[in-house]
Amino acid sequence: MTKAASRRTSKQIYVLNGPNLNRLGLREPEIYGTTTLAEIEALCREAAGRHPLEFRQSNAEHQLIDWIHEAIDQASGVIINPAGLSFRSIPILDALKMFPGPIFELHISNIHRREEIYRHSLMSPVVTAVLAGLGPDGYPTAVAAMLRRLGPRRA
Ligand code: DHK
Repeated sequence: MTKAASRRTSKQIYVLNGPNLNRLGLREPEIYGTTTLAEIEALCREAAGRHPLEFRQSNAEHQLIDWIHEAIDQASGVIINPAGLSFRSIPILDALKMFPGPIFELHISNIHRREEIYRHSLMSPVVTAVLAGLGPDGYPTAVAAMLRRLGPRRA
């Protein structure tokens, strides 16, 4: 399916979250804020309105890869925060290369202002766009931008 074709379907938007993001709210609040992942999911669903949205989190690299494979057939767009795997996972990079629709890479913190180990994402060269540093608000912002990119839904 071409990128253009995937825009007109009302397939789900997949929002995928990597390791340690299940601890949001408690984890390094000075960097990630106090908003929990459940609250971020609610913000995404509100931003998606009637458009179907799948919101998931895993601490396991293989699980994220399996969900990206699933998205190849089930999703119109992917929003992914690979978290710490952003800087190490060639398998996730390879999986994202196979996704035919738009991909937004998202980081809650501005990774480019952080320690060197956080500054070079392997994913950025293969994604449509990168959002970093907007805090939890980056998620509903990404969902709204994805809806605009996907265009009007087929009735
Ligand atoms: C989340 C993580 O877990 C870190 O490993 C990344 C990212 C940054 C975030 O800002 O959402 O470096």
